[in-house]
Amino acid sequence: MAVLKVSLSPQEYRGKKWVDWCPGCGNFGILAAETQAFAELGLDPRRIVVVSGIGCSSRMPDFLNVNGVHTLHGRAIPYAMGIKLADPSLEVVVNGGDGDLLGIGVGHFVSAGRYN
Ligand SMILES: Cc1ncc(C[n+]2csc(CCOP(=O)(O)OP(=O)(O)O)c2C)c(N)n1
Repeated sequence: MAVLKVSLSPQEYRGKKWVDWCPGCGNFGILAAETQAFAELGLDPRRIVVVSGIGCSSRMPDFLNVNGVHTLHGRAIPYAMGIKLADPSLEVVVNGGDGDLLGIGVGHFVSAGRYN
């Protein structure tokens, strides 16, 4: 399937919600990097799915103007794999912290590597 490229600014990938991370939090840099990457790659926001688990970093889908799923603690990776299997043309991104993706979800992290 031909994938439509769009020309949007990083700001246009941002949602309208107020970001409630603490001042100076590293997640602001990740949010900025993510929107910049989407803009540079010309990704259609309707074709992006951001998947997260539990924690401050997992609020990311709330702050982006793309599709998002805020899933269970440590389970963002299997959700994301399921979405990608259902429609491989989607751009699927997982956001999460170390407590979420490693502390709770490390088994899924290893499985994702084994499945490549
Ligand atoms: C099922 C469940 N268990 C435990 C919690 C409590 N809890 C909230 S955030 C969190 C840890 C998140 O850690 P991390 O992935 O490092 O996220 P960060 O806030 O650093 O981004 C936990 C255990 C929860 N909300 N839900």
